Amino acid sequence: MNNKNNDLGFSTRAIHHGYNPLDNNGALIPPIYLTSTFAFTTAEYGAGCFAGEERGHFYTRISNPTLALLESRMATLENGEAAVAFSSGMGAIAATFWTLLRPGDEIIVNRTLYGCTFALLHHGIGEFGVKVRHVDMSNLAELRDAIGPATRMIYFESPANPNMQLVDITAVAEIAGEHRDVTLVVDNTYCTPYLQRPLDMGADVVVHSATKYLSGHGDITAGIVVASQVLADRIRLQGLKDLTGAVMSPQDAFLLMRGLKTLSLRMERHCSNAQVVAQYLQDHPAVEWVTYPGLPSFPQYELASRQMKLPGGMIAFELKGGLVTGKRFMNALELFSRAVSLGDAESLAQHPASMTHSTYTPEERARHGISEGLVRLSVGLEDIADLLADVTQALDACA
Ligand code: 7XF
Repeated sequence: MNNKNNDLGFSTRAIHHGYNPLDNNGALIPPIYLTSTFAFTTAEYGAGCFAGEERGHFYTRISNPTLALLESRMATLENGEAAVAFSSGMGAIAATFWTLLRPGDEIIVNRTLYGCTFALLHHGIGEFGVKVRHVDMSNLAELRDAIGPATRMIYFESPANPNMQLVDITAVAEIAGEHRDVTLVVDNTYCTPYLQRPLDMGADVVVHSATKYLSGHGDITAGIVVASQVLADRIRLQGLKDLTGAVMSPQDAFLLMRGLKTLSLRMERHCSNAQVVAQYLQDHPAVEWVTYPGLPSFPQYELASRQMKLPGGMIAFELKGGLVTGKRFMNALELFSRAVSLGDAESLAQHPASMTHSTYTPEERARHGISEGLVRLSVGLEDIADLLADVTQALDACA
């Protein structure tokens, strides 16, 4: 199938886009180009590649046919022009920041962010002269007031890791659109393009930790950037090639493409399982609060219903006994693994304050909406009866 098939359905494109077996000796599955370098037909052609006059492959840190196929699939799934593959989500985020921000610029980010993104801002680009400003993006007036002449980027996750707070992407894109020099970047890791496509809502760049749902099997670390061709080229030629070198391996691109084929099926199951677990937790007397975008009690339920195709596979909750009981609950789990990361077939439970968000100080966590007793669940693909039985016995064990 050629690349001009954006009218095909999401799952069809996730399986077929950009590849025709008949171009490859009939091989149904695309080959892995396991090569770091590419031979030039002539010295002049090689020089043309380095000058940017030829678009051929010449070194895998810049491009590779296996990576190019993955990138074209991610671009079509996110409805963007082009994508760039990275060796991790942090590689993708760092390359985007380093490419688009300079000393003296200002970046406005949401109140709550994944721990290492927070660390990259405050210990990374923040120490290289970029001013980082947090605003609560559920308050659009606060965002509007925060934008100044030096603002060059607005960045957020929706839902935010780990507290599930949403940002109205269309509304923020409208505000960003009033400022010509502001690039709107959305981390779409929690949703994947199956649930939410920020570029369709006005964002300029989407970043992903493809370590999570996109690959879906917990066997690689990977990152993706999707943007216009112009922005993607800049992020590839500066952020990837020169500033981070965080290139994805062709073998990991193969595994990621294998994962993408079942993305829609897996997301449906993650979401239906999570909905049942969230409802169960909400009804349980030991639970203090639950945030899950599929519960009518979710503070942004209306926005979730409008913005996300389904409510996702992630749940945040706190037990009435707070941190102490939360740890007892985690230690009692038998089917859920105690592990960071998310989006795997296996259900996972982790404690952000001491794990994924330990990059924040306790005072910062309080300021940024991450309570010390919050437990985060990544609901996997197992049978729902078994998941409920595990949650039930773990809650009983810590009563
Ligand atoms: O570099 P990675 O592939 O691990 O991706 C970084 C990243 C970027 N954005 C979001 C929303 C993420 O959640 C992540 C990684 N988060 C994992 C987690 O929250 O469990 C990392 C485990 S420490």
